[in-house]
Amino acid sequence: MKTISSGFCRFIQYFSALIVVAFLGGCNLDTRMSTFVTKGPIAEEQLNLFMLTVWVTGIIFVIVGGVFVYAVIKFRERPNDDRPMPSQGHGNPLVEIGLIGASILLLAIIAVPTLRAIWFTQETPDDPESRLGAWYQGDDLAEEEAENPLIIKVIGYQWWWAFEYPQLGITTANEMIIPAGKVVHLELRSIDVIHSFWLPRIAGKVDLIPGRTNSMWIQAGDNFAKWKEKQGLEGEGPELRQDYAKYLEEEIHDYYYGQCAEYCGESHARMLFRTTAVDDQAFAEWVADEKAGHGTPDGKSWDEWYTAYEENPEELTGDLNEGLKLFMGRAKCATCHTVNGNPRALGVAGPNLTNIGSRQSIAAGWLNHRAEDGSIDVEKQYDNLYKWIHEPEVVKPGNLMWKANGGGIGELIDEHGEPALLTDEEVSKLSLYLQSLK
Ligand code: HEC
Ligand SMILES: [Cu+2]
Repeated sequence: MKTISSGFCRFIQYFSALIVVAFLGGCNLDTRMSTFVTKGPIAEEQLNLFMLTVWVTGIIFVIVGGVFVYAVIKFRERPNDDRPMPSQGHGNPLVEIGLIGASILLLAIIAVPTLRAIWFTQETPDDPESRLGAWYQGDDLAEEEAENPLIIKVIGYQWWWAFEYPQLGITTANEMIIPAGKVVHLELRSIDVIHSFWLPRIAGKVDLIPGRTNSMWIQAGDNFAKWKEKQGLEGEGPELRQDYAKYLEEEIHDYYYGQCAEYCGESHARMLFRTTAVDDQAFAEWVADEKAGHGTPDGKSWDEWYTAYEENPEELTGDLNEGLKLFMGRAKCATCHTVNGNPRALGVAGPNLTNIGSRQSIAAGWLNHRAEDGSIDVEKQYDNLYKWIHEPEVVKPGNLMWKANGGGIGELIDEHGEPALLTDEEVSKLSLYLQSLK
């Protein structure tokens, strides 16, 4: 009897130590996927609601637990106990009505802010300072868009993300660029199965559902008015504006981590994305860069390059030209990928690769080459591109670049119909070419 109970005690000790360690492990709240250190009104609203619920349920837990423990200790049976059975309260109208009333009250305390939060997150606010006309500094904006906030169409694919900016005529993938401090309206849909958009520090999850468009709004950081309110400041003036710009630069301009949050098939866990919040000018420059796209490796016009490619391809020498020739020809990359500027690289089955050399990750955030200081680690970038083009099916099992009904690069064949996977040298040239797209 004794040994059993001391063994049990030891088990309890170890078990509670384990629990404490597990809890302490979660103590760093300031991580990249944290929902506790918020960077914008949506995540902040959701955190407040969460904390309110934690408080209400925490208080219930303490009261009910306290009464329970008290009753267990006070009324427990003792050795040779000959006290009478304590009086039974079952069916006491005061207690019953009291409990029902208390439950309704607590539900109301949670329901009212919940509804408020739902409305707040559902309705994209019309913030004059977020209207495109008020901040967008590029010159190619249709006049009727000046009154609208920036719209981004988020499209989920197994297992990557397309981000379309319909008002600006550009599309990118896996790394979404947004202006800091501005309302951005998102329209979310899916090409295949259900995915879920989750950018923890900025906004909670919204599903991407085939055949249906969901919408939400996000904002990285507070707008000017909200920032002033939180700082207890009032008025206008260039100095305040400067301080606000400083706040955005120091606290909001950052590289945020996102993740698909709804199981969507075998590589679901490798369906990440990134969001960079930048200032208005950097945003406009990025848009211009995306629109302009890329020229040919040696400065020829695309017409000249294609004439040479068709008539004397051996004239096009050097790693980048070799890479581009493979990209357009034997390796079939252009059948699935668009590269802006290149008039014949128009594929849409895979991510748009414009400026892929400037991105800090590939394969939907799964392969990273962002250095500590936020720059690109060029060697790592080359390794990642090489690894991805060499064996995407190992990096992301099941992905639709390797096997795609005969169109994938794992299914390349030569003129005799024999398998003819890319050689190491070919993969290397393709990687160098993609690295030059920046
Ligand atoms: C059958 C269509 C298809 C072909 C052909 C194809 N790709 Fe892809 N590619 C995809 C898809 C789909 C993805 C997204 C995979 C994922 O992340 O799940 C992708 C992703 C990529 C990425 C990562 C992009 C990003 O935004 O992170 C690169 C780089 C890339 N492909 C390069 C190439 C190169 C180089 C070739 C030619 C050797 C090629 N692809 C051929 C469909 C294709
Ligand atoms: Cu998923």
